[in-house]
Amino acid sequence: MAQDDNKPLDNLPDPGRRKFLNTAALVGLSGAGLSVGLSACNKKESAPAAGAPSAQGEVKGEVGEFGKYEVPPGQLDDYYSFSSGGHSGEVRIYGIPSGRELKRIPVFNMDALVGWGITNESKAILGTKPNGTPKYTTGDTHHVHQSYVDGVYDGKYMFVNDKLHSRLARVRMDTMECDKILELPNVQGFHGTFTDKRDPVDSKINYTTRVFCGGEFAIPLPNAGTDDASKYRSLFSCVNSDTMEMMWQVLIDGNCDLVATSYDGKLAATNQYNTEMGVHYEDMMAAEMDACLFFNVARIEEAVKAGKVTTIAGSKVPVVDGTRASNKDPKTALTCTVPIPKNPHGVNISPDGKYYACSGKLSPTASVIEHDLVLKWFDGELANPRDAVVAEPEIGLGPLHTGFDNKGNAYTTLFLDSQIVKWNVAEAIKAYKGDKNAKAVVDRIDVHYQPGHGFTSMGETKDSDGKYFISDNKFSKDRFLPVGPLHAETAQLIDISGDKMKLVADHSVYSEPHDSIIVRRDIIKTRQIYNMDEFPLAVKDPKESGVFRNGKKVTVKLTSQAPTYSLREFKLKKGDEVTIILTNHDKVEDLTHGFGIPKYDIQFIVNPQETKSVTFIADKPGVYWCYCTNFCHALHLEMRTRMIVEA
Ligand code: RUQ
Ligand code: CUA
Ligand code: CA
Repeated sequence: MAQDDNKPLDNLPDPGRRKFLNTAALVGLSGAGLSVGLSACNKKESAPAAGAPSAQGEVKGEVGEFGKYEVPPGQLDDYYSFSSGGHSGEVRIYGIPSGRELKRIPVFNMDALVGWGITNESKAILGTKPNGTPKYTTGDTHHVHQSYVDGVYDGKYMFVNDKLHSRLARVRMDTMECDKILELPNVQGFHGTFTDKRDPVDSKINYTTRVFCGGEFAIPLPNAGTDDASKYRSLFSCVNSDTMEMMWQVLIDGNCDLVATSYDGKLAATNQYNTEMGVHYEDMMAAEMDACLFFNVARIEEAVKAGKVTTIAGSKVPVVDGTRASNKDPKTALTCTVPIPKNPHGVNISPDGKYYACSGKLSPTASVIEHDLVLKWFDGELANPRDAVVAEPEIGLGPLHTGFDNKGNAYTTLFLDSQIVKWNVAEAIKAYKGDKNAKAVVDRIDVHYQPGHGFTSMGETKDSDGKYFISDNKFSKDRFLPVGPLHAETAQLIDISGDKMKLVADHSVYSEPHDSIIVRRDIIKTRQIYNMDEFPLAVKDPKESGVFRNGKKVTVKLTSQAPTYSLREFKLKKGDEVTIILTNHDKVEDLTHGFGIPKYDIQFIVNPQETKSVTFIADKPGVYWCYCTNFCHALHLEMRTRMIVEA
């Protein structure tokens, strides 16, 4: 790469730094062997991003303007942004517009800070091997979506997928901690996920009761050791959002990628880039047209009820047949295949509930599919599913994800062009109908560099407010101080409230966010202190503390109250199976204690009024200073107890 890492940072000639784009685009393209998109590299250099200084020396005058988007000390942000953490396996929370990182929620990863994967409570959620260790210690979070009431977030739950091991996790929004994890049977590459927004049939249920999960990688079904490419299939899964149990699965042709759900609860959608059912990438991009696949939720559930199901490979989950051959008659079809070009990525529904935007990825287009027309097809009143496409504007190269404002505009990330393009849905529809004066594309802005996911403030709800767009970029290159080979990533904040998009902040983020949602802060109501009664093991009175022996099984009951633990020491015998239960009796907000045991690889925290437990074998005789790892008090260093393991 032509990057000169030693260039003084305060002496950059062009803060827009477009030269890096072409290099990266070329690398990306040569890797994939694509011909489409190469024209991006011959194009004239784009103008510097709006809001970015056009030449050195002009920076000064603009600082004041950017100051508008700063949150002064002591002030709070207007929004939360809940972001996936990619292959870190976690979820992060940021304040917007400041970009302050507020919390990391361990989900599929191990976390030494809170003891996720170490405490018995977290292991029970994660699932364990027969020897008691977590079944998986890795994960890959991509898509976060919250539960809804009446088309807007209800502040109860957030759901996030693990693409690596095909798991769905739920995070409680009051404590912002993961409370359930489910592994999907017979699925690999569980990628897109989305909560439903209401029931398709029962109008009283105007809130989330299901979570849909797309299976991206086809595998042999059953996957039992014989490799026959003709048997590779993908499943689309539905989970009960309340119990976090499987409801049903749909066997499909092609694959699922991202997922969207309609505001009336009737349809779920997934973009399909591998309708070819190819096993190698060149096979996956053989066809000019792939598809957006729609699921008729009510019909699927009728079929399940009527027992028109099979089961796969020992799983008890009912599977209905959603393949194209079995769903030719619209009036009984469970699925509807809308052809769109080519290897699409992303499917997003507009806040008015009328349109789905599906990006072309390998086609420079976005396909706009009208919700009512898909329903019409299911009623037998639309001859050709392709007729549900009402616009297909050319928006730029490598379009991926789309967010919406409250004025009928869509904002799509262009991976190859390193831009966000703003386009108007109504104008795009007019142009598709032949109106020569209609102009779909309204504005473009450079981002740095190669955006993946993009999303607008409240944009996945009826309350989309058109204030901010965040571009989660896949490469940051020269935008931040260099920190070795693994760069920070950029989440660029764009003000979309005016006619022109305006880049207003570069937020650095740790690898690797995929998707986020921006939620108004008034929707989120958290608790700062637990209720001791919620924990069945709670040591409710310090007087209950002690060592309780039952043969080789020993329970140590402890409480914490700054700056002491209730036991000054506790004695064990070599070989004991020990369970330590610790209840934090402090009631003061933010007064968390830690508990670390040297050489036993144990560390966790207990928040105010919380109880946690750990189980281990006392296999190393000696004296071990268990100490408080979380700074809590002037005597924090003195907050210790001794674990004495007698030989
Ligand atoms: S998908 S940006 Cu999960 Cu586009 Cu990553
Ligand atoms: Cu308790 Cu530090
Ligand atoms: Ca394809």
